[in-house]
Amino acid sequence: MSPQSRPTPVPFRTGAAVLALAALLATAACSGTTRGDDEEGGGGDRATAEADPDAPLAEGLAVAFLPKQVNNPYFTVADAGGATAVEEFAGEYKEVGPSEASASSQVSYVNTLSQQGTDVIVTAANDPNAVCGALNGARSAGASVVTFDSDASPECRDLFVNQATAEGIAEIQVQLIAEQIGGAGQIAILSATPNATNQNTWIGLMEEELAKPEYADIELVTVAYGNDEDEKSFQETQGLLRSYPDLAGIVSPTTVGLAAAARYLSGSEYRGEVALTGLGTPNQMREFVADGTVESFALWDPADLGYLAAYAGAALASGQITGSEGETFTAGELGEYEVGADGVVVLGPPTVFDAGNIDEFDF
Ligand code: RAM
Repeated sequence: MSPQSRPTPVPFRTGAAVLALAALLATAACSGTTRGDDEEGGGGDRATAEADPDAPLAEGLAVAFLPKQVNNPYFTVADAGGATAVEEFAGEYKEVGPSEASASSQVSYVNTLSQQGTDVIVTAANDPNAVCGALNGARSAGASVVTFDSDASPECRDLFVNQATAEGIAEIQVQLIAEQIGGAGQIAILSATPNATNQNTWIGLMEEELAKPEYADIELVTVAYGNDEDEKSFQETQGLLRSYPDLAGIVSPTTVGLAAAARYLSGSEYRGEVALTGLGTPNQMREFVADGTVESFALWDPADLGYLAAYAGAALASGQITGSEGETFTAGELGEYEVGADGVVVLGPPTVFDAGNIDEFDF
């Protein structure tokens, strides 16, 4: 890709208000922002803007992280990674968000961030569609929108920073539970909220994975939802074991669910009898690996995810990239990343943690 001269942001949305356009141009003029290129449906009806890979990262960008929820250790670590990146590129960082994983609360936060003239919004969507209108409103007002961890519909964000491929995340969890139950028996999934984009994508792909011949003796009996609340996840685990006395294992593709399920199993007669795996942070799972409740589980480094998402947002807001496939940008010490199809940037493969390596990790 040859370097391009600084583009003129082009008006975007059929029927978009003239005021929104004026605001967009004004913001772009101030901050060097370019807007998304959406020819492939990745960004809806935005007009094409050209990337300038040589543009410097703008200083003083106002970057806001809006996670699914703020009282979840996973997002505390992820957002801290974002804060590190924002400090490196001399922006202004803030974190806002609901204490429960609620999409309607996120809408209010997005609207406020938009009114405040935030340059970059980095968010993990509690529902792919419910946040869409607000995110597009923020984009019309000049913000670059990066989803991370849990995507919104592609037409309402500029980029999605995915923690790993969804297929890879699904495969590793099915592989781990299959190993832990000896390849046969009933399993259940303990998920997060029913509308979570990321968990629902992974569950769909886990079901596909389980349909393969090598998993023919494994039966997925149900999916329960702990809403990424510790207490509800704990109770749902108890409920699963009562409802399915022959349950051989549980997969929880959420750090909140996995830690709560482990706590329940650990204090019950099922410890070491019913297998448990999924996605967890080493710090939350350490004691349950030590006491034999959990053999192994997986995750990526949430701090790296937040760090990459912040740099992706800065690259968008500085005009280095527009969100089109094939564009590249540098994410600080993580190095160079390329935008893939549908405006997705992938952090890297997940790590599996067990008694042999868990003490090497502190997050
Ligand atoms: C929880 C959240 C988050 C997910 C992790 C694995 O913290 O649901 O979205 O990515 O688990």
